[in-house]
Amino acid sequence: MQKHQIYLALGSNLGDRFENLRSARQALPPQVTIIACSAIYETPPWGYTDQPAFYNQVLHCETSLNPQALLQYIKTLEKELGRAASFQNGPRLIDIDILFYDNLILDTPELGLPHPRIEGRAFVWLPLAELAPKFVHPTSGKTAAQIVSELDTSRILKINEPTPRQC
Ligand code: PH2
Ligand code: MG
Ligand code: MG
Repeated sequence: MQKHQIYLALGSNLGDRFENLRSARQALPPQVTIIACSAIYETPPWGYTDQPAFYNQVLHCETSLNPQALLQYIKTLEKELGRAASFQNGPRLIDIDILFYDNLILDTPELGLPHPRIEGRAFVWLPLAELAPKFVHPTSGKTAAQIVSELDTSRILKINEPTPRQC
C-alpha cells in the first residue's frame, strides 16, 4: 500500500487546550501514522480576534488513505472529540486541518490542497517550519523557513513541554 506524506494542523481554543490536542493525536485512525510533531504554540486568535488564544501544533504523518477518505475520518473525529458547530474562524474545541498531501494540488468544494487559507497565518507556518524548514510549498515554491521569516511571529509563545516529546 502506497504511503502518502501529509501535514496536519491541530488547533484548540476551548476547554483544556493541551488535552484536546493530545486526544486528537491519540484518536487519529490506524491508517494515519505520526512521524513527527512540532512543539505546541499559544497563538493569538486570527481572523476573529474576540476569542481565547489557541494552542496550535503541526504533525507530519504518513497515510494510506486517499484525501477524501482522510477528510471523512477527520470530520468524524472532530465530532467525536466534542466539536460543536461554530462560525468561520470562531472558537473551537478541536480543529484538524489537512495542510498538504504529498505535492497534490486539489480544488474541490469539499477539500482544497494545499489548504487554501494558510497564507499569512503564522500559527501554521511557525510549527511547520520547526518541523520541516525545507518543506517546499507546492504552488508558491517557497520553503516553510522562507515563508515564516516573512511573517510576524512576535506574539506566538512556545509552550513549555511537560514531556520531552509531544507525540
Ligand atoms: N483557526 C482558525 C481561525 N483562527 N487562530 C489561531 N491562532 N489558531 C487557529 O488554529 C485558528 C485561528 C480557523 O480554523
Ligand atoms: Mg482551521
Ligand atoms: Mg478545519
